[in-house]
This record gives sequence, structure tokens and C-alpha cells, in this order.
Amino acid sequence: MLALVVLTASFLSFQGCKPKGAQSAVSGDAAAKAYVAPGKYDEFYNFVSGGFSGQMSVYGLPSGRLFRVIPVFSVDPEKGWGYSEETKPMLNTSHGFVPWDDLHHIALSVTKSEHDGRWAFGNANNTPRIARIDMKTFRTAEIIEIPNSAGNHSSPFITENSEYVVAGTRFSVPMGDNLDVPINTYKDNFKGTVSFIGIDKTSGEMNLSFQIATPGINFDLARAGKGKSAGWFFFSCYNSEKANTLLEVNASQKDKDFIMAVNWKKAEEYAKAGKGVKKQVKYAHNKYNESTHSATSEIKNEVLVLDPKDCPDMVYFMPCPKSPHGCDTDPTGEYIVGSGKLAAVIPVFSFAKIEAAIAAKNYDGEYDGIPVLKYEAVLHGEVQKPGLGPLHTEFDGNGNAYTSFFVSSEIVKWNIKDLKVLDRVNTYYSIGHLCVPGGPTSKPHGKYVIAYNKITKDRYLPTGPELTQSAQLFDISGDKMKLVLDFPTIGEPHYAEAIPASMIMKNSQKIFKLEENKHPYAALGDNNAKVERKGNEIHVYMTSIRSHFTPDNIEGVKLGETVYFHVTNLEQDWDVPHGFAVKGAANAELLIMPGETQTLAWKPEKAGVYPMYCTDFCSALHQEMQGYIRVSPAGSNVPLTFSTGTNLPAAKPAAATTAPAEKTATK
Ligand code: RUQ
Ligand code: CUA
Repeated sequence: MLALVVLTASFLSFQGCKPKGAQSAVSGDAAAKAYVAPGKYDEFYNFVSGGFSGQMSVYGLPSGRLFRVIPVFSVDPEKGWGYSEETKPMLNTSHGFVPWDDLHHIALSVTKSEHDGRWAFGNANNTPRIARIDMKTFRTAEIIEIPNSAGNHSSPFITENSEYVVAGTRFSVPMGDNLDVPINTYKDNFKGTVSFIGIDKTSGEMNLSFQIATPGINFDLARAGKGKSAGWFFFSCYNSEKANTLLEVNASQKDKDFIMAVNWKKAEEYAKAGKGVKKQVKYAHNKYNESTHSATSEIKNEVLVLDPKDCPDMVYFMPCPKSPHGCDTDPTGEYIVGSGKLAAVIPVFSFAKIEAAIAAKNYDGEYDGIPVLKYEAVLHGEVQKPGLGPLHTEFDGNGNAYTSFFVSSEIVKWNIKDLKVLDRVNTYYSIGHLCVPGGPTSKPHGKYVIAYNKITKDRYLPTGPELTQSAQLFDISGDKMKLVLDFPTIGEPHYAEAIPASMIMKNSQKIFKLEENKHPYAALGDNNAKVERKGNEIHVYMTSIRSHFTPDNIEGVKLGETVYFHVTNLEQDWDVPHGFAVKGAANAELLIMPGETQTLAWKPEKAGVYPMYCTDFCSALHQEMQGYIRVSPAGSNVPLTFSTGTNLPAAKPAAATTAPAEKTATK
């Protein structure tokens, strides 16, 4: 048995085989299908998670053109994200400032399980957090940390009407007062959680509503129910063996792991009825305010935890073959697809049968006190011989499912009701997630399936040891899937959702209104520009407008002082950002949108004159958009002055006592 497991494990680590006919898989009209003529728009926005880049990227479909990289969990010098004083608090956590994370999954907000085009959510895997991106601005509006979690992989997933965004911990960990325990006491001391984060209907603001304590297993992925199963949530779990070392072998011992079914409506009732226990924790909640153009970070200390032991009928386990990875619910909400990474079949569960099995108490014992439903009792059926290494499933709304297979490197189309395989196409190579526009919703938009591949090999011009990351677009409008396009992506394209462009573009924000700018250091007009000394801080209230800064000459800064450049972009025109950089600054540039104020902190190390300039090509005289700041020794008596377009009028006293006096002396 062990030998078999080891064999399977090494088989899985094999880097996907190269399918035959890799070059000739494209049919004649493919180019026309992906072609979006210059000046024309794509039909879909594709929001793609950035994996270990910590960002989210946005592509057009069907063209595969990259539109934007949205900074989320990682600092981004292009936009000054995490470098400007205003955005730094967004990356604050209970561990302090964290400049990076690993963003695996996207969840777009839904109403009645259909896309509503308001927000995109993304998870931080490493230091558990969830971010909310506002689709009006394509910016991160909020980040909430998740306590009692480690490796926030099973996240974020969203309920029917975006009531909650939900997150399961990948690692079980010690919780409570004593965290310093021997690792080999795993079975006694390590526990898991799934977290329900409430979303405000209007503002989108997140709040950690409650957590459910679970046995010490690993949560991998999840989906909410829909339609009649909308009050339920389904989580795939592995390591029901509760191994804490060499999981590739030790967590693959059992024939079946679980899908955990949670009645979240019931959990919500228990939480409201005070069934939970308030636990002391520490987590950061960061919000970006669009009128102050600044983020705040608040550390919170409490979470409500529900224990299934005190909350009957809230949690059930369903056996699922061999380390289930993806767990997907079909558009009707009747079928739940589990994908066992090591399984030879795809089990499909029936919600009607789950309800019946619960009513009849058709159990197969318990796991840590939680009832385990009988596999046969809840099973709709198994897809036979689908492929090797099933990972994820999306749906087209016509009764078909599309499952990605890592090991056999293909997408397999099958019918949800009769479980018959209908078609298969090779992917180049080793697909992870896949995306049908609207695929996880109750109303898929269909048309395409996009493969997000793990390995690129020979598909593009080589770029040294690291090759480009890659996605592939297939047309699914006919009976057979057809490869249309390969397109390179930024790393790592993990999961993605696609939404019709028409749902987003009409709401796209063009500028921030100056009259709504409540930034405490904004200068709302050139006349309001000024420089002030506060203790050992110099605050520059600076404006930028095509094509100058006010002020653009500053003198009188002393070594040891920190200069804060608060730059307000006075433009009120779409597509006219200005940038700002100063020589020697130990951070990034600022990129300031029309009507916005952003701040760069700079602590000069040497006396001298330092140039500063606009970094974004904004006008014909962009290259003239520059200035100087003079730094003098700590004890100097150079007065603090500033100007634009005049030769330092405020500095006249100093000039009068030196230059004219000298002139007088020579006469
Ligand atoms: S998981 S490749 Cu990190 Cu989304 Cu299946
Ligand atoms: Cu402003 Cu270039």
C-alpha cells in the first residue's frame, strides 16, 4: 500500500506530459475569433489572481490583452502602492507591515448567485487576509486579516447574495493561550477554522462575523451552494489522517477524505443566538478612504467562535475519494463536484440526497464528533475514466461541466446529469484552474473556457530559466472545444473569473473630484501650496498640473529632517495622472490620479541640491515638469523658502544680506 502511495505521489510530481500535436492543434478560423481590432473593445474583463506576485491582473477576452495589474498584497512601485504614506497602512497586519503575499483565488460579488459587477475579492495565502477590490476604481479598497488561520488557501468564496465572503484555513494550528506546543502533539493540539466575513450590502465593508472551529484537517477549496442549496457551503478537506510531516505520503493513506458541508444559515442563527464563544485574537482591518485618499489600519481583538459540538445540524462530512482539491457547485446548486487529486473518478454529490441523508440520519459514523454522511447515500454518481489528476470544475449553463486535469494536462467536458464524457482537449501544459465566464455563478456567460497553466515549456520564445506564465483560450460555443489563443500572463495566473465588460465599464471612475478631496495635506490650487516645518518634519503641500509643480524650488531643509511631499494632482481630466520622484528616496515614486493627494516621505542623507520630477509622461512639456530641493547641514541658518516661477522671493532677506552687500563692497 505504501509503495503504491509513493508511486502515485511521484507520478503526480511528474511535470505533466507533453501532448502530441502541440503545434497543430489550432483550427483555421482561430485567429479571427481572438482578434479584437485596434480601437475596439473586448467582450469580457478577465480578473486573474497573481499567485506569488500577490497582485491581481486584468485582461481582455477574447484578445488576451493585459489592461492592468491591480496591486493588492504586494508593494508595487509602478503605482506607489505600499510606498506612499497613504497606502502603507493597507499592508499592516498583526505581524506589522508585510510587503508581499500569495494571492490564489478571486471571487466576484454576486446577487442571486449572478455577477453584479461591484467588487472582486482576493485571498492572501501566507499571512491570512482577504482583500476587496472596488471595480469602479480597480483599486484595493479594504483588507481584513483572518485570525486563527494559517495558509488561507480555501478562500475567498462568496455566498448567494454576497452576504459573506468565506475562508478556510489550509494549515491547522495550535489555538488559544498556549501556542508553544511540540509539533508531534498535532492530533491533540492543532485545530482548523472556517471564517465567515460579513459584507455590508451598500458599502461592501467587511467584518469578521464568526468562525467555526473544526477538526485539525487541511481545507483546500470551497464553494457556496446556490438555489435550494444556497444556505450551505461546501469545503474540500485533505489530511483527515492529521499528519504533521511528509504529507505527500502520510496525508494520502486513507481512501477517502472529506467534503465538509456547512449549513451557514444555521450557523448565522447560532451566532446571533449567542451560541459562540468570544476568543481573544489579534488581527488588522485596513480601509482606504476615497475622500481623504488615505488608509487607516485598526487592530481588532476579538472573534466569535462556534463549536459544532454546541451547534447541532450545522456541520456534516461527506466522504470524497483521495485528497479532494476543487469543490464546485453547478449553476442549479443541486450538484457538488469533488475533485480528488489522486482519484481515478470524479464524484458528483446531490444536494437533494444530502438533505435526505441528513433527515434519515444515514451516517457512516463520526469524525471528531461530527456526523459523516454515507458516501453512497449522498452520491449522484461518478464520472468514470475522466483523466488523471482532476483539479477544478466550471460550468457553461447548458448542463455541461469542464474539469481541469493537471497530470494528463487537459480539459474534459462532461454532462452533469448523465456524467458522460463529451470532449477533451490538451492544454499546454499542466493546467491548474480554469475559467468559464460566469462559470461559478448561477448564470454562466459561457462562450469560452480559459486554461491557466502551470508549465509553459516550449510555447513561447525562451527567456532564460524562467519562462513566461501562460493562459489559453478555448471556444466552447460548439460541441467540441477549440483552441483559439495562447496568451502570456504575469505570474502566477492562479484562478480567475471573467465578467462581461458591459457590467463594469459603465461604472468606471474617471477622476476624483477636487472639491471632495478631504486629505489633511491637500493643496487645492497653486495658491494653497506651501512648506511648513513641524518639529523635525518638513511638510510640502505641493500641487501638480500640466506642466509644473508648485513649489518647484525649496530651500532651507536641514539634515536630520524628514520631508513629506504631499502632492495633489489638480487635473480634473480623465487619464492625466502625474508622478513624483526625488533623487535618493528610499522608496518608490508616487503616481497621483486627477484630484488625488499622495505623500512621499524622504529623509536626505547628505547636504546638497536634489532634483525632483514627474515620472508619468503627462504632456508635451512633461520633461520640463521638474524642480529642486536644497538640503543644508543641521546647524545651517538657511531660511525655509519655496517658490515657483519667481527667483525665490521669500529668500530675498538672505540674498539681500549677502550678494548686494558684496556688490556694495566692490564699488
Ligand atoms: S489551488 S491549481 Cu491554490 Cu487554487 Cu488548484
Ligand atoms: Cu506631470 Cu509628467
